[in-house]
Amino acid sequence: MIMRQQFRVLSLLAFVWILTWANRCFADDGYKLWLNYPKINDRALAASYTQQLRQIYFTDGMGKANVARKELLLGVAGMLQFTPQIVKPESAGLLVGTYQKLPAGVTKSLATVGNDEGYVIKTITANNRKQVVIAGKTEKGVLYGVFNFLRLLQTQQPISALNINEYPKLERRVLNHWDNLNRTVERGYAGASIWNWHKLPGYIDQQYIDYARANASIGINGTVLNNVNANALMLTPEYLVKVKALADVFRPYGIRVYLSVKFSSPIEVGKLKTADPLNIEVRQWWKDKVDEIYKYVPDFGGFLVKANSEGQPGPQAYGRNHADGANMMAAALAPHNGIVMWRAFVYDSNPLNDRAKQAYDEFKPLDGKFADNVIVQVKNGAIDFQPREPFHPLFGAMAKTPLMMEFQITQEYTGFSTHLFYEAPLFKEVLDADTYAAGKGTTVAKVLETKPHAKAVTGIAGVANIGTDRNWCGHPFAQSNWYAFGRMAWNPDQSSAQIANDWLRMTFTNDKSFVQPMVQQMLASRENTVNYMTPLGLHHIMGINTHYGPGPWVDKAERPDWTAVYYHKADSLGIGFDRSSAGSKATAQYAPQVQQKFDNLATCPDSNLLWFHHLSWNYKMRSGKTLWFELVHHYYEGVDSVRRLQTVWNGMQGKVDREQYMAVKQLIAIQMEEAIRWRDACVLYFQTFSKQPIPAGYEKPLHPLSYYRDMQFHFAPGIGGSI
Ligand code: GCV
Repeated sequence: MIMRQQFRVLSLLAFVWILTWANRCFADDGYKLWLNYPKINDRALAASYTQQLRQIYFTDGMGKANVARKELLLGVAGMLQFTPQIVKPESAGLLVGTYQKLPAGVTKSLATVGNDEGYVIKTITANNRKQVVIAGKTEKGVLYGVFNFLRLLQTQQPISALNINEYPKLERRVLNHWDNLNRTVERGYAGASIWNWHKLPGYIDQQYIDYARANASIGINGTVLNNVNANALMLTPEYLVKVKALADVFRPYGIRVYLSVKFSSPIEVGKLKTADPLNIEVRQWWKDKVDEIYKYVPDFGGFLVKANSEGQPGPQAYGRNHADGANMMAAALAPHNGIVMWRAFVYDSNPLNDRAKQAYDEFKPLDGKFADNVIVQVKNGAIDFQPREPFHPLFGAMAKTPLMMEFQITQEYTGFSTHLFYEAPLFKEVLDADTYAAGKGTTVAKVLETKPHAKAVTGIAGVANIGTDRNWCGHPFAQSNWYAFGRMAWNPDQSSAQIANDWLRMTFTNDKSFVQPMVQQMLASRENTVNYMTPLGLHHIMGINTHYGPGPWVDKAERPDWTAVYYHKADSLGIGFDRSSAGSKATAQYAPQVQQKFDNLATCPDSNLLWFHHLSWNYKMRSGKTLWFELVHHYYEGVDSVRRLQTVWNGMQGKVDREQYMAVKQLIAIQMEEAIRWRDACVLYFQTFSKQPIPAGYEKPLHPLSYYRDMQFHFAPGIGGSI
């Protein structure tokens, strides 16, 4: 009897162990990103998709090695669990291929296919049945069309009456990796660099291929492999052969490789005495170097350059300007159709009264002076990727120069990889901002899309948040930022909600009771972080160097504009940076309509208030509260909103994969702790100036100010350098 009982207990334990083990084995570790094609369990839907996709026709040139074909079959195998038959066009439910190669009867029913990257997905009636056609103008268009079609299946959309005609609004949609050759990643929070330079070119990691698939799925068509704080070694044959290996992997996915280059490379690897852009030897050196690069990578995209900024060398050392520097490289690249992306994030000299004005001051006079194949890459705001910044004034000021947006996907200032911060609303706010440059409605997106001259290229860049962490981005929700960047780069008019909705469905589940509340949480997450970090237009009050945690007290640094006090200017009278016409006059860098809006307290939005104005602690806000009370209120609201997020997420247990659920749960707990730290540290610090109490009803800070000031965070991730 006892033996039998023992046997039962042991069997039960073994059963539990097997279940746990199975759960672990099949758990989702996030590696597959939004391309995890799980089985569609809705039987009716799966049956209707199956009927349509049982037989597929691929045009000539889409043989077994074709990546669009492979992806389509992979998706169908995962979601519908069968391998389609490859048939003639008449018998197919789905026809896939380049427009020109499809049968004439089919193309007749399609609208014209946009540009070289465009595609059509259409349900037509032909051959006595409904046929779905995915047609691209080029193979690249077909690939994008296939990924869009898979998205329809992943998000469980009907395919019986499709009429999609898509093409990208911007030409160069590029990731910028701030990856160093020693595999550290400047401002990276997801492990080491995915480029294993040591093993390249011999070893092609599967991650490179999956990286290309993921990028192609969202329309990203370029990658800058290395940090803008560049190492000149990148241009030596030792590394170029490795760059070639990566370019060869990415090419079938429509992705071109670009490199960040160091301005002083002619000296460092070319052994010249100077890097003066007007020097003949220097110009020849760049020309030869570029010719050499194209021997390795015939479709090389071009250079990204950080010059005369944060200690990086540049043309100003030789009394030349940014156009001189950019045009020299442009001349070398032009014969190969390469481009120069010259960054406007510059502040090398003394910031004088306001660092926010410096890029405009240096670039505005150069408008129209850049070569045809130069595009100036401008950060979304004039300081540095803060949780909120007004749009960069250069977007309304360079009518004759193509401008490229630079967003930061990696969360340097928005919670590293521990805070759930969905960036699409930030992107959207900037893209939709009206510059008034050519009259009302000249949004930043329009500026990016407009070509100032016939040979201009258009583009957008995002600083990548990718590393060797198994889930690529550190936080499962940080993947949504990579995803949203790509989707918005393709079409800046898309809504943040639609993108969040698609991403959640593709990544986790189509269960509405999960998707709807989580779309809301994602949309709110940006404002939540603004509230507990930098409400009402505050900015740059984070920890020194690491940029981790609050640091409003930072008052000593190598340069005044690396401190926090330079920006918040809190004193016994009030707080905020007066950039109005009565202050630093930064508002004068905008069009008059925008200048007036920001200058005038009656029209300046609360969200930008302390960016543009220094106001007394008792200033009466629109809400009727004093500025002090309003500031405190925002900090507390920020923390409360993380509590709401926590409650919503806790309710998602069982709706999504357990491993993913637990990862997010733990990260939200960290975010909670850090949000409270930000709130308490900032409120206590600013209270030393306002001398006013924290209003009744708000919980008391957990510790005195000194506790927060004394906290040390050794080895916080993300510190880089040009290694
Ligand atoms: C790559 C900020 C970051 C730096 C970064 C720089 C830039 O200052 O803190 O790490 O350097 O921006 O965009 O060049």
